[in-house]
Amino acid sequence: MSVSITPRTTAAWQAADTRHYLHPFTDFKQLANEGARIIVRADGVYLHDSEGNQILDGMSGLWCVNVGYGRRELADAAYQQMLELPYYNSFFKSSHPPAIELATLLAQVSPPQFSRVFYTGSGSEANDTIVRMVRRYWDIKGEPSRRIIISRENAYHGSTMAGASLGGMKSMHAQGGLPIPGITHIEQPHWFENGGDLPRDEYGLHAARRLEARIEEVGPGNVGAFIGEPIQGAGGVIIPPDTYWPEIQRICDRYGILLVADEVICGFGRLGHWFGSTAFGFRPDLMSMAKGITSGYQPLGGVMVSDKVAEVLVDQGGEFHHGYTYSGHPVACAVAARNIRILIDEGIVERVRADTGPYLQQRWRELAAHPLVGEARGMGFIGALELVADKATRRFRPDRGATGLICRDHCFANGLVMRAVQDTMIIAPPLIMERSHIDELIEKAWRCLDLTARDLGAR
Ligand code: PXG
Repeated sequence: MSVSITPRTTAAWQAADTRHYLHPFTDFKQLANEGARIIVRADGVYLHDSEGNQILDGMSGLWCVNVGYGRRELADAAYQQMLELPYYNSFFKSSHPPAIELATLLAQVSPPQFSRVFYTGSGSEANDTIVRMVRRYWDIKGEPSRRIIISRENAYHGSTMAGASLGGMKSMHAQGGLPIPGITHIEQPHWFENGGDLPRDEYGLHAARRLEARIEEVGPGNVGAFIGEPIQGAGGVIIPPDTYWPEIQRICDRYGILLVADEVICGFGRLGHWFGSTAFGFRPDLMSMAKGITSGYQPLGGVMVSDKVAEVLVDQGGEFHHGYTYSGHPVACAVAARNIRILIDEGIVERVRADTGPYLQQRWRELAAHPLVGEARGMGFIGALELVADKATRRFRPDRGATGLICRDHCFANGLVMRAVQDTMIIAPPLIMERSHIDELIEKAWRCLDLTARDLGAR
């Protein structure tokens, strides 16, 4: 049998893709009708497709390619590690240098309460680990009733059973009988949609106090943890008011429940700090990581465990019956360590905080002047635009979601990746973008907004 694996034309790639490849979060039939865009290579902040188009990547792949594409250092780190020790596990009293070196580095760049990591293969697995760890923690502490984890509506914490359950996406819960027991969701801190006439800061307190109300409702002795993304990414770049996280911290402290930060998107410099919790001034007991930990060059995730939690798990816990074949995969760890050194050596996080982040935010906010845009918000290297029917009342069009898709298609056709979440357009560019790239992004975004407005007008 001869199997051809190098069809050359776009059509040939698409035909094989349709025939053999089920894509994530995809209407399979619809994609088969339209054909996938085939990305063949990438360099710096640009993607190249099979038609020869160059596309500015405003999404860092999927919120992950923080140091940009084409980094030889990362390829070399993987190559060298594969020659040295391509795989070994960390079960049964074994360990290896790359996992140890990365754990040490992670302890250095994390907030001071963290000195230990538990490795996973992805962000979803990290959040699954957190569910098991939180429940194990309370069991050991002699409070096994504290099983409930409180999360938020429209949160995204992954696609495994526990990850999707922690997440607050109704469409995901509807498929497969989720959430699993012991997970409950409160309002997301989304001022643009839920704030009404309240000033932002007042709304932030109001949204945070939903946590207090839910704790009282289910019984303080039954709650183990609260989990949140510092900024909700996949849910539409929901940036809480400044009052929100300090109030959440106060409530968690008051009831003695664990505070969990999902740093899968916000971690590793995206907000101009190593972790989002620092940017918002709160102090998590556990944090999940993935994506930017390797800049997407290798699949890797993990959970940073605070000394407070580790004291219980390590000193009193006995065996923790949990782990993955690829926990601490040597190649992924070697790449992550090199990636973190790039972030440190090139001062990338500081540059986002002090220079390119503020510049991106200043230019991004210019888009608020466009007739379609109800709000242009952002922080660090994340941004969102609300495409509305009426700016004053923050009202979306009745066919909510359609405008975002029109805009997204124009972006692709005009050499820019922006992601649409309903009628919210989103960017999370590689952290190495220069001012000239940011100018290019804004120019292209403005043009695509114009094209979208033209289409809406013609309908
Ligand atoms: N937590 C957060 C905050 C995430 O954004 C995960 C956990 C899960 O990570 P893994 O590695 O298991 O995918 C994520 C993932 C989107 C999109 O459409 C976002 C993610 C994944 C897929 C799509 O914006 N984030």
